[in-house]
Amino acid sequence: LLDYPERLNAAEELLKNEGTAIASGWSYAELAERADAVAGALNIEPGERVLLHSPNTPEAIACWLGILLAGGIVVATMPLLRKREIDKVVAKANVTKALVARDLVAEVDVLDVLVIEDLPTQGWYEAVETRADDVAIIAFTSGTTGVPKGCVHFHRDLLACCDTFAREILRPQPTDVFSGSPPIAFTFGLGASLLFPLRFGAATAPTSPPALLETLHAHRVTTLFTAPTAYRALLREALPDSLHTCVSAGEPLPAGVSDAWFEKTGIRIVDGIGSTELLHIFIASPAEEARAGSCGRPVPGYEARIVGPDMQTLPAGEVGRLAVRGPTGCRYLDDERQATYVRDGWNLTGDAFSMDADGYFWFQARTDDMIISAGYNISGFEVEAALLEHPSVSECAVVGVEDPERGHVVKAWVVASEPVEAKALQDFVKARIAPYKYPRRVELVDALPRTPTGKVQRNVLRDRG
Ligand code: 3SK
Repeated sequence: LLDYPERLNAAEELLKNEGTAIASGWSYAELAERADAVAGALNIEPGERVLLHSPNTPEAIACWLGILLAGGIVVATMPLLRKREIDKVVAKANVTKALVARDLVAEVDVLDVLVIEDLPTQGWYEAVETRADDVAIIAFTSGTTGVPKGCVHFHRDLLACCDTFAREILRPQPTDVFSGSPPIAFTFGLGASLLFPLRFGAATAPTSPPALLETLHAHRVTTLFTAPTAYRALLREALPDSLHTCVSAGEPLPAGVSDAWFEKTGIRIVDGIGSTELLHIFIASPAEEARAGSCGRPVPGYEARIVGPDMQTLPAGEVGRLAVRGPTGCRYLDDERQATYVRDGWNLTGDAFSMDADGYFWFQARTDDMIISAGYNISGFEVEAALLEHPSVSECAVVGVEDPERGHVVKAWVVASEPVEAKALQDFVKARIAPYKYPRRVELVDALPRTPTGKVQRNVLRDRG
């Protein structure tokens, strides 16, 4: 099944179906015509890297497909990112052109910017003959040091995540309508709102977090993708009876939320673990085999094991690092971290897990300093860097602390050189980096705890909470 032909353009494959592609009204033929029009308007050479900066909209989906049809490489950025964050991605990925939603144009500093709303909507384009192993997307994940890591994925990878996780665990039908809150710039959202529905001839209802509930009702969504925080919030709302499949990822799904959702809807949430490095979900169980609190067993096509420091496999019940291999895998863009992340063909995730005797995997903790808050991956170092630009901040340390609503929240400990309000510091950070990264808690202290060699003891701060 995963044996794709040597000549493969993933966008061409995804546009082969018939019927409704975009729930608000476009057929597959109309979507293909829009994508062709974008490809024609782009005027790029095969292999050029094109920035796509837009919220989830039908037009953004046509752009994503159009870039691939033209033989380009999609470099999508989260719509909430600000100029300085986008600049880093543009430089690292060597972006030459950008397709940007009109409202976000001010954040993008690329020589050749095309405004998505001004693109032609009709046209015909002969797809560029890409190969299965040609690069299709570079997906960025924020590193613990705040330096973004680009993860390179081929045309065949885009189909492989459909033909493993989606096909085996979700088993989509052409009558399904997919939707979800994650942006298509996050590979969790790319699968949810673009790859999976189009691969299986279903429809997609692209949306953004504030409009999620309205979209679920308006388009009688059947297949929902979002993070545990949103599931918790949706428990208070009336939901459409069209829903039959719900997927959670991005942070561990608490057993209590899984059970409450089941009680309310009769649907057991598919709790998956995936990564930008491996493109999508590699451990998850079908709803009927799911166990609340566990993210399930390896998706058919993937293998997973728990390893110790020397890559030795640990026995059931022991906590170690999660190692995964399968048809999609990590290829960092010019990054020395490749050698530490991939060893002997195994992708070493940043998560500590245990596996029980039945082969179910149970999340324990992050092994690095990333903060996962309400499904967002936030680099504490990046928040520190923004805070340190404030004239009153002389030292600071940022870690994730537990929070009943968001899993974790960003907390900043700040040593100030003069009196300053927490609110002023929060606003300062929001104006510099994506607002979801701001420290929801701020504590002013006289000094930070340090090791004898002068390193900030973040573990001490984490324990203080
Ligand atoms: O965070 C996850 O579990 C995830 C899932 C799918 C795709 C990407 C990611 C990071």
